[in-house]
Amino acid sequence: MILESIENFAKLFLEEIKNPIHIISHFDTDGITSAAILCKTLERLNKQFSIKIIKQLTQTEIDLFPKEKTIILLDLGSGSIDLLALKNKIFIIDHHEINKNIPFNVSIINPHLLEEYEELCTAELTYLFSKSISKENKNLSHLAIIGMIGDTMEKEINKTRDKIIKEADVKIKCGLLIYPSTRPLDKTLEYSSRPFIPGVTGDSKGTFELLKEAGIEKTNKNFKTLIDLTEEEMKRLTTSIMLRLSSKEYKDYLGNLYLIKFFNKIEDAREISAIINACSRMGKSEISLMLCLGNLTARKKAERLYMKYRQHIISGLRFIEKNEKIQGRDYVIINAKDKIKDTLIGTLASIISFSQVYKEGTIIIAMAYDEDKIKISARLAGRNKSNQNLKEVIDSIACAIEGESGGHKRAAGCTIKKEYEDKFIELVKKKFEFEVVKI
Ligand SMILES: [Mn+2]
Repeated sequence: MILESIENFAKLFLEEIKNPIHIISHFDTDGITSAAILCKTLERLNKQFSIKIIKQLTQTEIDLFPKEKTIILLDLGSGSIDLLALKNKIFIIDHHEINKNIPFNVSIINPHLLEEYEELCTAELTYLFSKSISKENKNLSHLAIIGMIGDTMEKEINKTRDKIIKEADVKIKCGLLIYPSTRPLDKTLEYSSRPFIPGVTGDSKGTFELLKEAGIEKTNKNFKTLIDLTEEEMKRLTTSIMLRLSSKEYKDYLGNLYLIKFFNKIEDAREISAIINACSRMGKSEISLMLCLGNLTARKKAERLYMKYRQHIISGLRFIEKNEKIQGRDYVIINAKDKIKDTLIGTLASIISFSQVYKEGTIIIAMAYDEDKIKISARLAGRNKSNQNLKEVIDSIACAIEGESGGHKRAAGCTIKKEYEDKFIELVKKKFEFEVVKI
C-alpha cells in the first residue's frame, strides 16, 4: 500500500526533475536526516539543488519560496497545506496530521492519507522514496533509523519499520536506556539525570560501589561502555540500578538500544540523534546536515556544539531556578524573555516537568523571545495522572491573540507576537484561576 503510493510519488518527482529543485526541511533530527537522504539521492542523480532548513513553516517562509523552482518539503507542510496553493509545483514528504483538501499543485506522501495507516517518520518515508528511485540508496538506511529514534518511534515496530531496521543492519541490544551508551560506564552513571539514580548520580563513590556490586570491573584503564557489556553484565547492572529506582520509574528505562554504524564506528542511534538535535537548536543546522552526510570536519564541530548545548541547558535550568516565576495554585509561568534561546525553552520545560520540582499535574508554561515573537512551551509535571488537555488550553489562548499553536495533550506550544506578552500571561492566569473557582 504505502510502497505503491511512494512509487507513484517518485515517478511524478522524476518527471519534474529537469526543473531546479529547492528542498525545505524541518530542523529537528527527523527533518535533518530526511534532508540528508534526499541530498544524497539527488547527488547520485547528478542533480543540482538548493536547500533550506527551518524551524517552522510560517507564511513568511512560504512567501520566500523561490518562484521558478520545484519545491520539496520534508517533515513540514501538512499543517499548513491550505497555504500551499501556489504557482510552484510542490512535493511533500511528511507524517504530521493533515486535512484532506490537497491543492492541485501539491503531490504528497503522508501515512495519514492512506487507507491503511502505518506510523512512519519522515526519514523513513524519504528513505523508501529514495530506495524506489535507486536500490543503491539502500546504504542510507541508517539515516532513516536515526530519524525514527529522533521522533521516538522505536517502541512501535510495524511491518515497514521492521524491514527498514533489517536493511540498516541495526544491532538491537535489550537493556538499560541510560545515556550516553558509548562512554565509560562510571561517567555515564555519575552524570545520569534521566534516570536520576539515588546515591549514584553526582556521586563518584556511589558509582564505584554500584559497579562493584554489579561485578563490572575496569578493563585496561577504563570501564566498559554500556554497549560493550555482555548479556550477563547487562543483566547484573540492570538489577543493581533497578534496586535503586522506584518500580514506576524503572519500566521507562528498560528497552532497546539501537546500535548503528556511523563514521565506521558502532554508535548508539540515540546519541547521534541527540547531537544532530543539539546542533540545530544551537542555530547550526548546516552542521547537523553535513554530519549526516558523513563530513568529518562537521563531526568535530558537532561534538563541540553538543557540549556547548549541554552547558546551555544546565545554565538555563540554573537561570530558571534562581529567577522569579509567576506561581499560581496549579500552574507556573516562567518568562525567560531573552535570557534563554527560543529553541531550548521546550527542552527545558520538559526537563523541569520530569524533575520533582513541581507537584504532579502542575502546568508549566515557559516563554522565551524569538526576535519579534515569543516562543511558548507548555508541559504537565509528573506522569500521566492529570486529565488536563494542554493543547486545548494553548489553542484557545493563542487563538485569542493571533498566535500559532500546536502539540498534543501533555505537551503543547505556540508562538505569539511580542506585543501580546502581558496579555498572554493575563489570559493564562484568568484561565486557571477561573478553573479553580469552578471546582
Ligand atoms: Mn518528524
